[in-house]
Amino acid sequence: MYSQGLIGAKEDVVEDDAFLEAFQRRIDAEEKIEPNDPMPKAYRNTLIRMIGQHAHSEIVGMLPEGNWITRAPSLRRKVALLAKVQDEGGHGLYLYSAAETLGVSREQMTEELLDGTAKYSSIFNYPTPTWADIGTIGWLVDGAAIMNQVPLCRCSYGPYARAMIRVCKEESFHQRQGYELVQSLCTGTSEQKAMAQDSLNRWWWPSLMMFGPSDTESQHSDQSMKWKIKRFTNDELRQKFVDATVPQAEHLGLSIPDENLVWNSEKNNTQGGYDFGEINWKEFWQVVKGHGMMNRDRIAARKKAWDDGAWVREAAAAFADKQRKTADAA
Ligand code: FAQ
Repeated sequence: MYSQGLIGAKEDVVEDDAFLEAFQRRIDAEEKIEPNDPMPKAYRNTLIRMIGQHAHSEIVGMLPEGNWITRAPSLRRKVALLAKVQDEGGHGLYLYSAAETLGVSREQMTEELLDGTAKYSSIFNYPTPTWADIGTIGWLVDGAAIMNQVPLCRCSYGPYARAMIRVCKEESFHQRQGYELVQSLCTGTSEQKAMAQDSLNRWWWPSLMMFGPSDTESQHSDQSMKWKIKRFTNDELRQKFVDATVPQAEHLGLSIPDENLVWNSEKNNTQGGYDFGEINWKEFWQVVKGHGMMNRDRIAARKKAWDDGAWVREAAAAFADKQRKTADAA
C-alpha cells in the first residue's frame, strides 16, 4: 500500500538475515534510525501507519473542540481554546512531515483517511454536547495522549521522536488547562459540578480505549516493542493512566464511573495500582470500524476541507512549477 515514491527508500536492500540482524543491533544500541538509513520495509510501513494515524488524530481531534470556539463562556476561555485547537493543527503538520520523510505523501495519507483505509483515534468519534466536555477532553484525552506520547519521544525513528518532544510540551499545557476548567466547574454551582460529573461519565471509558486493544489482542505491539517504536504495551500505559488519574478525580470530588475500581496494593510489583472494570471492546471495535456516533460527520468534515482546499494546493503546485522552470531557464 505504501510502496510507491519512497524518498529515502533503499528498495535494493536485500532483507536477508545479516541485514535484519545488523538493523536490530542498531536498535538495541539505542541508535536513532534516520530517513535515508536502510531499514526493513515492515519497519517503514509500521511507522507510516502509526505516524499517519497519529497525524490524522490530531487534525480530526480539532473538530470536537472547535465546535465550542464560538460558544466559549468568556474571552479568557475562548483564547485558551483557540490556542489549543491551533496547537493540535500544528501537531498534525509536524507529524505529516515526519511521515513524509518515510516516502509517503500527505495527499496519499489524506486519501487513505478519507477512503477509510487509514485510522484515526477512536476518541474523536464521541460528541461534545456540553461546555464541560472541553475541560474533560483537556484533562483526560490530552492526559491519555501524554501518557502514550512521552515514551514516543524515545522512539527509535529520529524524526518521530523529535517531533514528539514539542508535541508533549504542548499537550502537557493542554492537560493542565483542561483540569483547571473542570476544577472551576467543580467549585462552582451544583449544576456546574453535575455537568462535570456527567462529562466524566461519558469520557472515562472512551479515554481508556485510546490506548488500543488489550495486549493479548494487539497485533503490532510485540514487533513495535522489539523495534523500540513503542516502549510500553497498550495495557501498561492504560494502567499508568488509571493510576495517575484516579487521585485527580478524587481531588475534584468526582466519581470515576466504574464500580469495579479498587486499589490493589499487590499490583505493579507490589507498588500498588488500581484494578478496574472490563472495557466494552465491542463498542471500541465498532467505533474503530467506522460505526461510532460521530465517524460519518468527522470524515465528511475532513472531506469538505480537503475538497475546498484543492484550489490552494493546485495554485501552490503551479507556483512551485513556474519557479522551477524560471530557475532552469536562468
Ligand atoms: N483508535 O496492534 P495495535 C491525541 C488500531 S493523539 C483507533 O495495538 P498499535 C492528541 C490500530 O491502529 C491520539 N484505532 O496497534 C489530541 C491497529 O489497526 P491497523 C492518537 C486504534 O499501532 C488530544 C489495530 O487497532 N495517538 O489524542 C486504536 O501497536 C486532544 C490494532 O491495534 C496516537 O496515534 C484507537 N484508540 O497501537 C488531539 C499515538 N487503538 O493500524 C486533539 C501513536 C488501536 O493495523 C485533542 N499511536 N487501534 O489497521 C500509538 O501509540 C499506537 O498506534 C496505538 C495502537 C497505541 C494507538
